[in-house]
Amino acid sequence: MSSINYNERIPNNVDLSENRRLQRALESWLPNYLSWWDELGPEGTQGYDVLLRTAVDVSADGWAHFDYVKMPEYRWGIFLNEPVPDRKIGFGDHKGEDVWQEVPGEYRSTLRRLIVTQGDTEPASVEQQRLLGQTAPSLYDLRNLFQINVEEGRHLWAMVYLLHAHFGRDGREEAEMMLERHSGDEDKPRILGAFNEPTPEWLSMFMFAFFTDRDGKFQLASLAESAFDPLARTCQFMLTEEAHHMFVGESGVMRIVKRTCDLMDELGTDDPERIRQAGAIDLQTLQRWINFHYSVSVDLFGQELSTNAANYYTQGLKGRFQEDKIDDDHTLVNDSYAVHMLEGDKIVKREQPALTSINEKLRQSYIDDCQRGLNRWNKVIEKQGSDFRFSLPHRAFHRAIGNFAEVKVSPDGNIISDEVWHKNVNSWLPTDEDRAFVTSLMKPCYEHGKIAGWIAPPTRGIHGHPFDFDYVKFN
Ligand code: BYC
Repeated sequence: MSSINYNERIPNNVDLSENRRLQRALESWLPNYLSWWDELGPEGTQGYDVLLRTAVDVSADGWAHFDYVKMPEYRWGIFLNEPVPDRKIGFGDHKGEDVWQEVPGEYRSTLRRLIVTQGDTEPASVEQQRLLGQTAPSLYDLRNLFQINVEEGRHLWAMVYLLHAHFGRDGREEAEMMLERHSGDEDKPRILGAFNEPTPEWLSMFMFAFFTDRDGKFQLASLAESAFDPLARTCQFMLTEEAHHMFVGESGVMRIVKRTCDLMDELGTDDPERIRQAGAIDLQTLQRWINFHYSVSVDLFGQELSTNAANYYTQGLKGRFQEDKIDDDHTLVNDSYAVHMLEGDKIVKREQPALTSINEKLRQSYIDDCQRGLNRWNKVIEKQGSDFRFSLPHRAFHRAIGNFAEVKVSPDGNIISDEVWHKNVNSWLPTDEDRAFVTSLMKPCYEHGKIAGWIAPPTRGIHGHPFDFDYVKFN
């Protein structure tokens, strides 16, 4: 395995220069990618110098280099984790066989579809966030946004590399399509629902980074188990970068909660109106944002019972989260799993074949992980002495995919009539008025060491720098 070669146009650790055809194909995709970035990437930021980390190695120590970079000059590269010598397939029908370095013909279209679905989300998120650079609450936050954006761009490169390297002409066509579908586009939308929702303000940005990037973590971790070794190794390295994105989400919301709690203390009130008048976001409003982003992200795990998911598993294409830590036979042919189902007007748990329940099992791991984050936010509120606690709505709440897509369900998990839904929905999901209020707070705060009034400063800066560091220079 070569180390990352920065002298090439496309930095890589896959010996790209030894495969001239592939190199040329990717080099001809590059200008299209750059025009996409120019058109639909962070608006009006081409000349900014941003303190960014760039991947320079794939080893655990010192994989990243920090320096000022203009985003269009970011070195988007192709990095796969080191191969594990003699790696064997860990699950499904091919368990125990050698992993594949090439795509088996019979799984070609399925694998391509998985890679395309994953890849499509990456540029989608950049598109969703393209205007946020105009209203960041601090230079620190602005820099974090741009860091996420360039890395999502790199994650698109990661998938496009696989398409070009392993899927011939179809793969090249799919790579083109990645830049043709656009988030929210009526004719050519992005593939998954959540990636067509706008991210219009920073509260949504932090919630997205907490809830939706976390779906990314679990999906990537499942693909990192794949028998198709290049996919597994690509996803492993993407997860290294992904951790920061979730940190931005979790700590961002936590800092908003902190600011709100400080104000509640200062003003001696928990009246949402008074908190809003003081220029911060009341906890009830935050709960509505949680309800929205959580439910939209829960949909991303697909149907509760999915023969697609069973096939991906049996064929060795996509495993479970941390497959090797699960104590079972890793074929699941005789196993069952308790799945939430709709029976009449009740939600019940019923044992179902474990294989068809793979999506639901992954969704459960995700839910548990989300709950841990909420607990940390709740600690901040508890410290302040308030009785308010955030909670995750029931998994059937506000669903558009799967068993509960056709029914109305309250956050506590009761099936309700349309009438009851309409009566209550304004206290469960962000209203137009909520959105207008939150949007009204979004004023850029780009003076050194300053921060907007609705969020607390971070406890520490980036890469050892203080909060009041020059993270972005506008020139
Ligand atoms: N929206 O059998 P099912 C990230 C379709 S995020 C629209 O459940 P499957 C990131 C489905 O296509 C992670 N359609 O499907 C985060 C299927 O269509 P057909 C992204 C949906 O395949 C932040 C039908 O419904 N990674 O990385 O088991 C920033 C039957 O459903 C949806 C991946 O998604 C939906 N939500 O499950 C940046 C991993 N759900 O066959 C990045 C790759 C289902 O009837 N993808 N459908 O035509 C997969 O593993 C699977 O495709 C899914 C869906 C889990 C998404």
